[in-house]
Amino acid sequence: MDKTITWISVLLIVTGVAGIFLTYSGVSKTFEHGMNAVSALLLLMGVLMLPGGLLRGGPPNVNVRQVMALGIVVFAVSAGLSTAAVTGYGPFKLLYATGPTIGESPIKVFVSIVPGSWDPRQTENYVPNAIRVILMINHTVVWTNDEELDVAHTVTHDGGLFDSGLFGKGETYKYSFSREGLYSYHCVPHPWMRGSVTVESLPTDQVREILRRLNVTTTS
Ligand SMILES: [Cu+2]
Repeated sequence: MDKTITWISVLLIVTGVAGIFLTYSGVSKTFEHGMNAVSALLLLMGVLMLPGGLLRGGPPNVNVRQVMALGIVVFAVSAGLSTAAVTGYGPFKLLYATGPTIGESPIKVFVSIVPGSWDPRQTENYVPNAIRVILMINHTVVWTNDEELDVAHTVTHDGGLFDSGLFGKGETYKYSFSREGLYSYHCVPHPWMRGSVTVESLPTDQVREILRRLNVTTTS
C-alpha cells in the first residue's frame, strides 16, 4: 500500500463530497455550477486513485488497529450520510421535493419582479432580493411579474426544488416552503436575476404568540 497516494485519494474524495454538499445546500451562491463540476471531478479522481494507493506493492498488511480505524471511519461516514438524508441536508433536500407540504401560511410574503428586470444592466430585479420567512407564520411567498413590457420570467430553485415555469406580465407564482434552509433561486431566461429565501422555524408556543399579537386567526 502506498500511503501518499492513498491519503491524496482520500483527501480528493472528502473535498469532492464536501464541495457537492456545499453547492447543493445553497451556501455557495455565485459559483454553484462551476464548483459542482470541479467537486465532481475531484471526487472521481479520488475514487479512481484510491485502489491504486491501497493495492500498490501487493495487498496491504493490516492489523487489528487499522481495521478498527477503518470501521470507525465507515461508521462515521454512514452516520453522517444518514443524518443528512433524514434532515434533508445538502443534495438530500431534493428527496423532499415531492414530499408532503404544510400548506399555505396565514401571512403571505410578496416579492416583486420590478419593471426592467429583463435588462442585465439593471441591478434590481427580484425585490426584495433576499428574504427571511418563518414556518407556520409566513412561509408562503408570492412572486409577481410587475414588468411594464410583455416579458416573462421564472422563479427557479438552483437545486430544482421548485420552478414556476415562464409567467408573464401581471401574473403571479406562489410557493409554500415546508422545511428550514437557504433556498437560492434564479430566472431561467435571465440568469443574472438571482434571489434567496431563508426559511427558519420557531418553537410552537412562540409561533402562536406571534400570530396572536398579529391578530391572525388560524384554523388550528
Ligand atoms: Cu427573467
